[in-house]
Amino acid sequence: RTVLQSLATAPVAGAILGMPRIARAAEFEFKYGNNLPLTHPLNIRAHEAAERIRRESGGRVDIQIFPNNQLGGDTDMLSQVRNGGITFFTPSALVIATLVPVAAINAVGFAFADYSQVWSAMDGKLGEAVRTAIGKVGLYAFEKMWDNGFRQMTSSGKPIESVGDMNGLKIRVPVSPLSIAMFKALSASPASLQFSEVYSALQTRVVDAQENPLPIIQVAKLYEVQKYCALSNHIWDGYWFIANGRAWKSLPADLQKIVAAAINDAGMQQREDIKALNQSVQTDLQSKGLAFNQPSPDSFRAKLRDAGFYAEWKGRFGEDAWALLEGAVGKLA
Ligand code: X2X
Repeated sequence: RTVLQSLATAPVAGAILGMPRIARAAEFEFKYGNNLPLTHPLNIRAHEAAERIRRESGGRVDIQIFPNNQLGGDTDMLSQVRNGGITFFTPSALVIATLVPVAAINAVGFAFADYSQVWSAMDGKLGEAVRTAIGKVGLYAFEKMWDNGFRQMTSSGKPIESVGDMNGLKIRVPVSPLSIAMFKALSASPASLQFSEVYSALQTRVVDAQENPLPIIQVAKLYEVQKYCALSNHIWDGYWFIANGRAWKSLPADLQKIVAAAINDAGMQQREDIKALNQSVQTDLQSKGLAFNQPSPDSFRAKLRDAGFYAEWKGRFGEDAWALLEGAVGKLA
């Protein structure tokens, strides 16, 4: 026998000849899609969670992240997570409301005064009611909601100083019935576009304005195509971390525990990241040329009330859910 013949029959032949060892596929391979750039805290913390899950499950669970609308826009990812094409997705409350209407309840205009109200409601009974509703459409929602933030308005033509500046304003809003209704009630001219289309719609002036939390305006570089930013705080928005219900149920309990703990912990850290960003992001955006102003919410709220916005959405969400919201923020209308 030649040396080569002995090597070829040795059990470790591949290793000796320097061939890569074939990695064994994980027992559970999951895809997670989202709509945000890699630099957003949501992706940074989700990446850490995926590493922790791989480690703690001994390689049995492998989550691959597809950020930045790589798998399509929000409505595409929402269909994919329902049919199992992807296992995880983080839709904004505004967007999952196209499927689970009550999920938009945190986005009622000018409802939350601050983060302490937000988290006690969303970690408490209001969030629980929404998660139960999400469960009824065959999806599983993890307990801790992730932060998007208080939404602010940006525009290119003129600053937004009071509700009068909303008249006829062409403003992009997410694909969400509540956003459309709210901006119509403010006499604006809203258009629903997926987030993947926002930058180019602003650049080509298909719309004049958009509304998003400051960290999103920063990571998606919307300051390049907008001039003014009104700190309106008109909606508080968060992301539900959801899973396809069948895929979730197929995971043994010990692995469910590992996955849920890692994702919920990462969500808590992501909230802290956004909180820290909120301290510095305005200065950064100012240095990039965005001009800020802080309109009083009064004229906006009065217009919504007069247009019957609160009464209508109380009806749509139902007495029970509305009572949970008002229990957290006080009387709205
Ligand atoms: O599409 C948006 O504006 C965003 C990124 O805030 C949502 O996901 C709703």
